[in-house]
Amino acid sequence: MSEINEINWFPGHMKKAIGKIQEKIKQCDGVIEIGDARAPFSSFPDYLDRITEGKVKVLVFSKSDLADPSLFRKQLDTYKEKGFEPFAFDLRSSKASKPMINYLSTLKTKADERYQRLGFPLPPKRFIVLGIPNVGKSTFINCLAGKKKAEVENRPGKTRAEPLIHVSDKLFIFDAPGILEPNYEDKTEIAKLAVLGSVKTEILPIVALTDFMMDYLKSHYPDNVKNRYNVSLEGNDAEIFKDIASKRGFLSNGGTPDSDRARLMVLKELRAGELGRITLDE
Ligand SMILES: Nc1nc2c(ncn2[C@@H]2O[C@H](COP(=O)(O)OP(=O)(O)OP(=O)(O)O)[C@@H](O)[C@H]2O)c(=O)[nH]1
Ligand SMILES: [Mg+2]
Repeated sequence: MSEINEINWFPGHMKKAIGKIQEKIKQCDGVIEIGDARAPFSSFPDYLDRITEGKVKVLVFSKSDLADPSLFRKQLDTYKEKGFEPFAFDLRSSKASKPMINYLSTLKTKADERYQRLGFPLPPKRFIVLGIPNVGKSTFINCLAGKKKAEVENRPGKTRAEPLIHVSDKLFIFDAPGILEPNYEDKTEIAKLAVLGSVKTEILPIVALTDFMMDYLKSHYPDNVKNRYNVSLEGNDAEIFKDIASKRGFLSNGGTPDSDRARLMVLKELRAGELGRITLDE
């Protein structure tokens, strides 16, 4: 884990972005926080509570198609017990669109109360979408807008600008860049988010991170690994990745198994759901 502690997951642009986001939040009636269903606790950075205080808050979980379903159901209940009405979707399908637009358009805000008292028609609502990088914030907005209005790509840090997007005449949403917690007290949280793809792959210590991933898989989802790669989990992580490399025919120039390639492949396949539906929070 020591190498994972040294990842620079909080570059200067994130610090600047937090300042801009705080300005945008002031212009909004509420915030939509997107969490990753595969890490429904670790994927909400603590700073979000500080900068969104006093605002109406809507929780949406992305990637529910990739999460361990029975575990995720129980984890959702813990949010319901705290008084939230969490939503969970595969945001790439259009299913989220209607329930979310209905819910957001009819949510009572402080401004609505004022307008109602004065007998005026209700004003359009503005929300901002917040969350860690690559969690699906722009996909969520596109799903609601029914068009590609926000930029989507499977790499963290895609959104830099924060355009206000027209969803309907009653609903506008700001996109926002993804932000991680400046300081994770529990470093396994940032390691999980790195495994899930919220930290740029180029800056990751791949051996340490994939050892962390394999240790978790061995203790929580051993059959998923055995079935997908046809390997035994008896040895240490280095031996397992070497075995996977041999089975896949990944050879380095000298003809020895290319474990680094196997490590990157397993990471990529876990992210894509090819090892089955996996949750990293307990
Ligand atoms: N399987 C699955 N993939 C999703 C879901 N939501 C988003 N994605 C994928 O996740 C990747 C990142 O999506 P974006 O919408 O760009 O994420 P973002 O939060 O806007 O990312 P940044 O702007 O980089 O912070 C894309 O490849 C999406 O297709 C989902 O619910 N399920
Ligand atoms: Mg984005």
